[in-house]
Amino acid sequence: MTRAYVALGSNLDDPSQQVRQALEALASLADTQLLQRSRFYLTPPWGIIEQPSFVNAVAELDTALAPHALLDALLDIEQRAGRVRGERNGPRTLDLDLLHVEGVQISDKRLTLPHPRMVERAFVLLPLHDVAPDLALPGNVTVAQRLQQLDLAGIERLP
Ligand code: A4P
Ligand code: MG
Repeated sequence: MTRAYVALGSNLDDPSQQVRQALEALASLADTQLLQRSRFYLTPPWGIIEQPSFVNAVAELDTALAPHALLDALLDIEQRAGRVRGERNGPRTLDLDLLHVEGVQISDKRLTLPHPRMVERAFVLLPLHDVAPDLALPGNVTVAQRLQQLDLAGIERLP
């Protein structure tokens, strides 16, 4: 089994419910165990700011799936949530990004690991901190260290 971290995000069609359902779908993936889920955060939209706030969370998994098979499983869960691919950074019912797979560095047409943009994003690192504060990020800093350098303005922890 290999440890892996998945970021969940939604800002359409009852985002909290979308994220809850996606966590259930992750928990029932073949050859995979959901070890931990972060709390849910309401986060101001990043990129395109004229869109609803997002609900973001992170899941910690142990999986026997290879990285590309795990990516396919994530894309399948997005599809089942009714994801329509619109503009980049635009609104979505469900976005599942593979952040990190233990010991894996890949950059090919379909998959880049570790996820290249996660170190800039408080909406990813804050929930990741709930489940893996000591995880090493690219640049040899931990999640906890990197988070101290990011702006958390406007982010709310949901009950
Ligand atoms: N892909 C490559 N590497 C990966 C990876 N590590 N994990 C490829 C997942 N996918 C990966 O994804 C496009 C393709 O990326 C996939 O088919 C896969 O082969 P996509 O989900 O259609 O693209 P996207 O998500 O629209 O683009 P992008 O740049 O990944 O957007 P982001 O970075 O996900 O940003 N604001 C807040 N507050 N919270 C959010 O969650 N999300 C976005 C989307 C914008 N603003 C946000 C949030
Ligand atoms: Mg994505």
